Amino acid sequence: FTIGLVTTSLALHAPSQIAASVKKYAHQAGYQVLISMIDEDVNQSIQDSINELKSQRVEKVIINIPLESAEAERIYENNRDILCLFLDVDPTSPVFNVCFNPADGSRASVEYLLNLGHREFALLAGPDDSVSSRLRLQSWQETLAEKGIVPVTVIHGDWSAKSGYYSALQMLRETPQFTAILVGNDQMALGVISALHQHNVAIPQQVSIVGYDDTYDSAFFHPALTTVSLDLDLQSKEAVEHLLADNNDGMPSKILPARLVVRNSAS
Ligand code: IPT
Repeated sequence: FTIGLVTTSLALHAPSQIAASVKKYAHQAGYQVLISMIDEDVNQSIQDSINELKSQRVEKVIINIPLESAEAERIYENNRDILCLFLDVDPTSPVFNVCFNPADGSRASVEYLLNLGHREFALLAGPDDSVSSRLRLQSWQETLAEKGIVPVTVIHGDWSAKSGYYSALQMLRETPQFTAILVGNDQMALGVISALHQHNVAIPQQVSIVGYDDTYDSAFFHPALTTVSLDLDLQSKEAVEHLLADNNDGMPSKILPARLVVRNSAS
């Protein structure tokens, strides 16, 4: 038996960790995994990937591509002959999904920094066309707004360490008054740390940083990264279990919690 995984770029840490875990849990259940990776021309190529998997007799597919609810519904409607489970949609969307709660981890990270006394926040979000990125940003902004705080700057990166590096340089140049940076994922946080080190900005003494993901490398950044932990291994396990359950129709979607992991990059 074979299940399919249609995924966004495996050059990114989170999707590659998910792919590894999906393989692990599928193998344990006696299934092979066929992986189809796409990252451009999204709509067309998702269906291409699904068709390619269907031609190899795959009937159950996990889709880890950021999708608006309407797009995910269209994919679901156009592929009624197979079972599609989505990993990167708004968890309240009606399609079959296993996703993280976008609000709880973001809220916890802002509250943590507020309790430490921070009031000047710079926000480095992921790309605007990723629903997860937008929901994280929205939750940061809402939590800050409840305290009457408007961030000193909001910049969008593309999830890569390189974009984190250049965004941090821009922040230092244009709005250097921030004392804390909320970052949409740990890879961008890695780039931010590198830029601050280069400019002799002490972390966390001068600037605190909180990331998002807690991928396997994040505890080994310097300083070790305080971050919102997504249990990607659990997400993968739940996804495989949901996909392989006998009574798929009756199996509800599942929302997983995200929690703050405190290490050394914020004080
Ligand atoms: C999401 C990661 O948090 C982010 O770092 C980036 O890798 C993105 O995936 C790529 O699409 S995790 C996803 C399951 C919401």
